[in-house]
Amino acid sequence: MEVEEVWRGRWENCAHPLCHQYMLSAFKKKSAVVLAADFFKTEDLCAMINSVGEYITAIKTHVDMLEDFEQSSWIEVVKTAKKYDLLIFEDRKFADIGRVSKFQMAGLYDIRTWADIVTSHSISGPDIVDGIAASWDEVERVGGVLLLAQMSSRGNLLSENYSNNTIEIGLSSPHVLGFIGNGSSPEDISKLRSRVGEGKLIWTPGVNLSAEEGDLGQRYGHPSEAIKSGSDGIIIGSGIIHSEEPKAVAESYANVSWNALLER
Ligand code: 6AU
Repeated sequence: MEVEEVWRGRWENCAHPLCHQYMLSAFKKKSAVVLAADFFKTEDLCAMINSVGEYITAIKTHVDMLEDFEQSSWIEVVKTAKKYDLLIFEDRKFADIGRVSKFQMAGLYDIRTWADIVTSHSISGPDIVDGIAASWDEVERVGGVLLLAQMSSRGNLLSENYSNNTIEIGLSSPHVLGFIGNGSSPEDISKLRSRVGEGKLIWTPGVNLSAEEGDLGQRYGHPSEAIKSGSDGIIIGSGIIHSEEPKAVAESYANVSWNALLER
């Protein structure tokens, strides 16, 4: 089977180069798993990448969650991720005006120098995307933005109207490689996919093989359902990192995601 066959319309229609990098990597690894590496210590983060790296395609970080962040040790995280050919995705959820978001890509964490992908809200309007992109331009790197079109958390305020406006912003920007959708609801994902079309990726958090309620309002759906409804990447945190056997569990998530990709 060829990579085009797995991704069908998406392969031809997604213009952003990182979309293709992701699709190719998922094809090679037989995995559409994005690891949400929510750790407090850099060492634990590196250890988890080493444990599950062969079964995932990207690593999602919350760099400001680390208690021991230092540029020198962060380089190790980046090197470890590259060893497994992972895209690095900083889930910063930018939300400010374009100019400030541009500066927030630099600063202490200097996200622009190591992140391939970042998340952004669209609440402040379309210029936030240009601000983020300008920051990557300054360091001559290619990056892509995932806009939050939906969220997985209970009671979130992203109405259908807001979501549709977000899709409009995303579809008209070459810097947006896709959208975050609500992985806990196949119905929400289907709706999002039908509005987004084939030209952008959809990645979904709120996914777990045991679809019980998460902590503090997190909701979960099944990974297979999420992909069959139109998700291209399942973002898994607790399901893997809090399990007794992360490596074996990551392999199961990879298998479930790959089989669902082939079945859709
Ligand atoms: O699998 P979990 O519940 O342990 O982790 C889910 C991860 C967390 C959240 O920051 C993130 O997914 N997330 C996101 C994003 C953008 O990835 C959006 C959202 O609506 N819900 C959500 O949980 O690292």
